[in-house]
Parts: sequence; C-alpha cells; structure tokens
Amino acid sequence: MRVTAIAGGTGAAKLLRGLAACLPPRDLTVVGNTGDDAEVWGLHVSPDLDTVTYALAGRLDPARGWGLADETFRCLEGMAELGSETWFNLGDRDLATHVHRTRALRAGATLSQVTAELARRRGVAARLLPMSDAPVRTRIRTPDGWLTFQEYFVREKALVEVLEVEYAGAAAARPAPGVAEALREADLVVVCPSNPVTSVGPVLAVPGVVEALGAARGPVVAVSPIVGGAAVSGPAAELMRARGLPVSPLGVARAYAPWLRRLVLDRRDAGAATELGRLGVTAVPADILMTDGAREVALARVVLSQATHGVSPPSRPPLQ
Ligand code: FO1
Repeated sequence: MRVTAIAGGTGAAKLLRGLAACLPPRDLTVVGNTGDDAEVWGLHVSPDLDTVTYALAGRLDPARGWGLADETFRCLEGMAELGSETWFNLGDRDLATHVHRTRALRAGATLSQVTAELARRRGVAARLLPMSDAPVRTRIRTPDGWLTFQEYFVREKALVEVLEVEYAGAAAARPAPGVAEALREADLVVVCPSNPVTSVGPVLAVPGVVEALGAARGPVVAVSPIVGGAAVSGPAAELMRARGLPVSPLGVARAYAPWLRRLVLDRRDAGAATELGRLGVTAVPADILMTDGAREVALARVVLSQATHGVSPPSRPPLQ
C-alpha cells in the first residue's frame, strides 16, 4: 500500500516511525515542511527534513525530539567563545548534515537531491521529499515586528504574541519533483499530527499541493495535533488562534478543508463527530498520544486501516 505523509517536525516523527514499522519502507513517501528552514552560522538548516530523517534512521534524540541522539556540542561552545549567536543549538554530528547540505546546494544540487542523499546515507529507505526546492519561509509577526520561525520558536521560546503568520516565497514556489504525484496517486495520504499553521500550513501554501490533495486517489486522513483544547506539544494553539481557528479538532478540520476526509482524534474529543460531519470529515476516535513505540505502531495501524475502509462519500449536510 503506497502511503504519502505530510510531515512537520517533532509531532510527525513519532507517527512516521510507527508507519515505517508497518509498511515496506519503499511504500512510504514523506513530504517534509521546509518553512522552518534557517541559515545558522552560514549553513542551511532544514529542521523538519532532518527530524524526519533522524527519526526514520532510529537516531533522533528522544528527549529533545530534534537533532541526533548521543550528540555533543563542542563546536557550539567554540562558537560561543568567538561571540557567535548560540541560541539555536547545533550539535557536532548534526553540523555534518548542515555542512554537507550547504556544500551540495552551493555546488548546484537541489534541496530534493541533497535531502535524498542525506536520507540514503543514513540508511533511510523511505522516500523523503521537501515540499519545494524553492525557498519558502514561515514568518511570524509580533508586536515588535517580524521574526523568522526559529527566532519565534527557539529564541523567543514562542512566548511572544502572534499577530500574523506568512509563508514568504510560497507564491513563487512549486511542489518539488514527485510531490504532486505522490499526493495524487497514493493509496492513502496521511497528514501527521504537526502544527496545522507552521508545519502543515507552509506545505499547503505551495501552489499545486492543495489541488493535488483535492484530486487524491486515496482517502486523506489527518491525525489531530490537538487534544481537548490544547496542543499535544508546541505552540499550535497560539498559532491557530492567530489564524482565527478554534483550538480543537474542528479547527484542524477547518484548516484542512475541503480536501480532508477523516480525522483521527483523541477519544475525549469524540463529541466533535457531528460538527466534523458537517465539514464532510469522519471522526475516528483513537488513542493518539504516542508515549512509546508500541503506541506509535498502534496509532499507525489505525491510520492505515482508513485506507481499507470504504471511503464514505462526504456526508451531506443535514437538509435544512
Ligand atoms: N529547538 C529548540 O527548541 N532549541 C534548539 O536549540 C533547537 C536546535 C535545533 C537544531 C537542529 C534542528 O534540526 C532542530 C532544532 N530545534 C531546536 C528544533 C526546531 O526548532 C524544530 O524542530 C522545528 O523547527 C519545529 O518543528
């Protein structure tokens, strides 16, 4: 069964590990967010592509949810001695990824090419595609002006008020090679439990992606990153509010309308089923907190089972 997953960072990594445990790796394609990409110390860092690669390679640091396990930060200490900014912690082995990527890009490789090479060299058999080879960068407007995503999320620790979110460069971008086809032709499309605004939003902002999702041959299933009225992790609630979306599974469904068909949500949110039905979205209650490997696989099985269920036609709104 060919599965295409849209993935951001930490929230997606767990489900992707679960999916990779249930599928022949070559049947899994991941479309990764690049809106978080940043230039750090002159190097091109692609946090979400690296988080997915490290997770599927079994080398993601479990405590941080980003970067490599068993990491050291000697270069970071050296950079601090030299007065460089060090609020964005680059580990020593992680640096090799950014040096390699930056050199390849300078030599004329596309982000797709170097992403595929980095995944292959780390033993990842799944296919990892950036959402676009063109630069698209999430920017956050705060009362003190515009911030890059990493300035907002890491330097300011997401503690500043969000007035607006934009995806700079999106209008001029187009899907990376293979992305539109992977979304259209998959037997199942999975939107991982990532931040709907800053992890999935940039992917949807690339012209052609939403059209491909609307034309998807298989069902499109999302896993809610919101449980109850709160985000499972990170600033999704604040960012959804900034976008005028209710911080609830319904807000997630609205962020993914009209192409979303099924939303896997926490059992505590099963009451949203009727309202979701009005959006043409079938609620699939499940245990969505992936607190260990077994839970990652169990949730992946729930998601994969959505492909075999007859895909119910969008439920019609009740006759007025
Ligand atoms: N997140 C932090 O909270 N602090 C960091 O110092 C940090 C460094 C970092 C380095 C490489 C990388 O791939 C990710 C890193 N992240 C860090 C996480 C990153 O901000 C997030 O993974 C995504 O941008 C959001 O999903």
